[in-house]
Order: sequence, then C-alpha cells, then structure tokens
Amino acid sequence: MKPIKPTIIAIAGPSASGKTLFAKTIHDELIEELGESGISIIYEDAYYRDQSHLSMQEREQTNYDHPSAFEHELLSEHLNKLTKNQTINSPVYCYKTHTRLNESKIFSPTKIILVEGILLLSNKELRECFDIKVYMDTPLDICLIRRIKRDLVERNRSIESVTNQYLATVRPMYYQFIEPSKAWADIVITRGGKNRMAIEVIKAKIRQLSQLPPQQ
Ligand code: UZR
Ligand code: MG
Repeated sequence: MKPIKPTIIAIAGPSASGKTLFAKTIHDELIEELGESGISIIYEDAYYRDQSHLSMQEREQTNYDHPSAFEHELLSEHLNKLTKNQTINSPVYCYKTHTRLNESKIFSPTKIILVEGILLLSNKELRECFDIKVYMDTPLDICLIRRIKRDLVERNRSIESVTNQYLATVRPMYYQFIEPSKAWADIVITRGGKNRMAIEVIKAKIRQLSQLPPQQ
C-alpha cells in the first residue's frame, strides 16, 4: 500500500503565546488513537543557528527573534523530505549555551506533523510546506507575563534579562515580522493554548485527515 503523504500543520505566533501548549495538547489527546506513526511535533526552536563560534557575551546579544537566527532553509528541506516520506536527522539546540548539540534526532514521518514556532509564517519556502497555517493571536501583554514566568523557571533567566530582551528584540521583531505574518494564516486563534473550542476544531480536522470516524 502506498503511504499517504503527511499533512503538515504550522502553529505560529508570538513568543509565549501558547504555541507549545496548543501543539502538545492536540498531540497528547490524539496520540492514543493515532499512534506513534500518526502524529508528531517539530519545533522551529530546534533550528536555531549554532552560536558556538561566538563568545558568551556575543551569544547573549544575538537577536533570536529575527528570521536570520533560524536555519529556515534546513527546516524547509526537512519538511520537504518528510512529505516524501523520508526520515530526517533533526538538530538539537541548547538554550543555555546557545549552541546546537553534536547529536541529532532521527525523526520519521508521521501522518500528521505539527510544526510550532514564532517565525514559521514569515518565510515563503516554509509557508509552501504547510497544508494548514494556524496563528496564535494572544495579546502581547499576556505573552510578556507568561514569558517572564516561564523564562525565570524554565530557562534560568533573571527578570532583568527577560525585560531587557523583551524591549531590545522580542517586541520590535514581533511588530516587524511576527504580527504581519498573521495575514498568511488560515486560522487565527484567540486567548492562547487553552482555547478549548480551537483545540477541538483542529482535532476534528486531524481526525478527518487521518480517516478516523468523528467523535460523538
Ligand atoms: P518561544 N531564545 C533565547 O532566549 N535564547 C536562544 O538561544 C534562542 C532563543 C528565545 C528567543 C525567542 N528570544 O523570543 C524565544 N529572545 O526564545 C522563542 N530574546 O521561543 O516561541 O518558545 O517563546
Ligand atoms: Mg514554546
């Protein structure tokens, strides 16, 4: 039997808008029915360029909210391979050292591939890879509160470094690149990653694409 072409769903939007939560919730609620070969998640963050040639101070000054911080060409090459049912070696990025690790992860195509990241819709080659484009339109003040909480706990930052980064890059790059990319979205989601009806709508579409009967 010919394997079916994977469907690739982008989940884009500002930093700390709830993209990861949204993608993980959909994944976790469907994985039992769809199985390991049915659904998976790819993170744009894994495709941050390696900064190991720079000093720690220079690495901390890099603009990680600009499209050039990502190796988008490698991500689109990988997505194109996955749609041809080929396996990829996906990179592994370390936030603490701002470097790409030597190891890579073998990633096999699944029927549904969720891709989540801030700048996915800003790049033409990437946009062409996506069958469905979702944008999380969470207000920026909510994102900032969430980002402060998250980065302090999960990414080992100080309030000083989070607010400095926010003013220097996160906010200006949002207005320059992320917000305008909303125009490419098929579906715009308000209120963040816990929007239950939005989760159910995307799940229903995925079930239809996976040829599962609709849930009662
Ligand atoms: P999400 N980022 C870092 O802080 N350090 C890195 O080495 C790589 C990325 C941040 C980046 C961006 N920006 O806003 C955020 N800054 O990670 C994207 N400043 O991740 O979508 O999970 O918030
Ligand atoms: Mg995230």
